[in-house]
Amino acid sequence: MKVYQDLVERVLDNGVRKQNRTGTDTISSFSEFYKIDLNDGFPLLTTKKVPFRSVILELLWYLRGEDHIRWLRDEKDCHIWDAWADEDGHVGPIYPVMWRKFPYFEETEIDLEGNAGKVKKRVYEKKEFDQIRHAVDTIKNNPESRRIVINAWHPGLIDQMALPPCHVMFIFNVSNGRLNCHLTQRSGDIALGIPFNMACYAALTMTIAKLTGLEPGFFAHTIVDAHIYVNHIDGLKEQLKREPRAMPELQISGEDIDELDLEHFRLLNYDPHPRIPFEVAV
Ligand code: THF
Repeated sequence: MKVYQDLVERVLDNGVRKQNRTGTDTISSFSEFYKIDLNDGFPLLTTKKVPFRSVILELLWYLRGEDHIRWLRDEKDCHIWDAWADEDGHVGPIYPVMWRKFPYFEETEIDLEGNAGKVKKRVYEKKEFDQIRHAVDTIKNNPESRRIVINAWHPGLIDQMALPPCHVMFIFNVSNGRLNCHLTQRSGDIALGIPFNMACYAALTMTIAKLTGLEPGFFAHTIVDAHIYVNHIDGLKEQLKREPRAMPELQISGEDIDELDLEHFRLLNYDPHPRIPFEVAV
C-alpha cells in the first residue's frame, strides 16, 4: 500500500531521534496523517505478511468489554497483549472496558424522612456506557450526527491501566451513504502497531457499515507521535524495497456486533511478501 510506504519514508526522512520509557530510541515525527478508501480493498499490508487472525482476534477482544486477556491469550492462543498483562491476564480498564463499559456516575435526588421532616439527598449510581452500541444506534437512526465519538481516554483511570490508550478516540461520519472513520492516535509504532491498527479499524468500520446498511467509505488516521524504533529501521528499509501487491478483500457476515466471531471474517486474495519479524518495545 503506497500510503504506508510513504508514511514510513516521511518518518525516516523527517523524524528526530528521541529517547523514551522503553529504553529503545525512536525516530519520531510529529503529527502524521493518511487516508485510505476502503473500497480499494482491505488495508492489510502486502509488503510483509500481517497475521490476519491476530488482527481480527484483537478487534473481537476489544468488543468483549473485559478487563483481562484470558479469552485472547488462553482460549484463542493469541499473545500480542501478553507483555502488558499480569499472570491472571489483567490489563485494567483499557480499550475493551472503555469501548463497552465506560464508567460514569448518574446523579439523582431522593426524598428522605429526617428529624426535621422531608430532606433531599443526592445519590450517585455507578453506570457503564456502551459507546459501541450507542455509535451503531446513532449511525442507524441519526447518520448525519457529528457526535459519533468513541473515546478511550479516561484521565481518572490511567493509573489503573496496563498502558494508557494509544488509539485515544475515533469518530464515525456518514457521507453519501458511506461510513467513514477517523482515528486519532497519540502514539504510533509504525513497524508493528500501525499495520495492526489500520487493519483493525478498517475491519471495524466495514463491520459497522454492514450492520447499518451503509457502504464503507474512508479510513483516516492521525498519528501524533509517529515513530520508528531504531531496531525496526532495517526491517522497514527492506519492506520499502518490496513492490506493494493488490490489496486483499475482506468479506464480513454476521448480524450483531455482540455475536461476531472469527468465522464471520473471510480474507480473500491475500498474497503478501514474507513476514518480517519486529521486536515489540514494552
Ligand atoms: N507497544 C508498542 N511498542 N508497539 C505496539 O505496536 C503496541 N501496540 C499494542 C500495545 N502496545 C504497543 C500491542 N499490539 C504485536 C502486534 C500488536 C501489538 C503487540 C505485538 C506483534 O508482535 N505482532 C507480530 C506478530 C503477531 C503474531 O504472531 O500474532 C507481527 O509480526 O505483526 C499497538 O496497538
